[in-house]
Amino acid sequence: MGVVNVTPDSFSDGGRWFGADAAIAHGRELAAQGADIVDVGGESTRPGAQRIGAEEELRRIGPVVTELVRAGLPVSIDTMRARVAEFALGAGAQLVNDVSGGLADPDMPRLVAAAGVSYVVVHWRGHSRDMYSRAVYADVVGEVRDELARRVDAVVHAGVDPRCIVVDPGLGFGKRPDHNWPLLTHLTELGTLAGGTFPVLVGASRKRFLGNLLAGRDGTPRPFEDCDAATVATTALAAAAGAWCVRVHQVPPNADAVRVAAAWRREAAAGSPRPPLPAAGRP
Ligand code: PMM
Repeated sequence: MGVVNVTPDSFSDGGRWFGADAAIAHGRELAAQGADIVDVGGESTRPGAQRIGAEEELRRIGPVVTELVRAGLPVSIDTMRARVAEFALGAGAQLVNDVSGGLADPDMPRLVAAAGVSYVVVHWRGHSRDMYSRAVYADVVGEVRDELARRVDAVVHAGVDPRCIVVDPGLGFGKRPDHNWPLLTHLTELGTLAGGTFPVLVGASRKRFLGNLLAGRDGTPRPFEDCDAATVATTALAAAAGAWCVRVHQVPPNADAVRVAAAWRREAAAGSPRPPLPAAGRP
């Protein structure tokens, strides 16, 4: 999944694709580079971000979604607002990526259910302006899994077909840097909920926890634009662990990493027989 942030202030690429023409060209480029889905968003969710109004969000994403669908690309809409999702689905978007998991707008699950499209249910504890105040966990994997399970139950109750649901641990959303690592190492567990097994989407690309891991000797976090190799490493490991999708800003190296992981998984599953090793000590 390639990211098209039509925002002036997203954490990692704010402002770069803010104009509709630049965003449309970027979406087309990501698809040409191998993205299977192009994820269009108009509202920044970086820590501390203030919300924008629905009209402004629609103004940002409208022409971009319309043109990318017209170009024949599979488009997903990254929004917490049913009104914005409704517009995008009407224009031909195929997936709703809701970082609030249906909590921010109670109309969202019903809308997605009626449209019969795929729905990414992300773990979330509240809006970005004060998300760190809620980043308190005794057992981050257990709590994220339980809270995701409750969201999945709620959206199924609202009519969403379980076969359309994708779950996402919401890396960085109401999580401190160290909370993200155990989530990444327990992806299978996070996708295995009481209602069944769900595909898992991972959004680690250029996030702050990678910059923190790669901090300099003086503790200064690595700037996000120098975290692409770390993103690719995370992609390879997440895909090898069975993630269904990775949401990334730079498609070519991450698409390569996904292909490496797929070959790795195929080989591991096939378990090709190996000739016995020669006995130790013999020529
Ligand atoms: N992260 C961001 C935006 N949308 N969607 C999903 N499903 N998962 C994520 O982790 C996610 C998302 C924020 O990242 P950005 O502002 O750097 O694009």
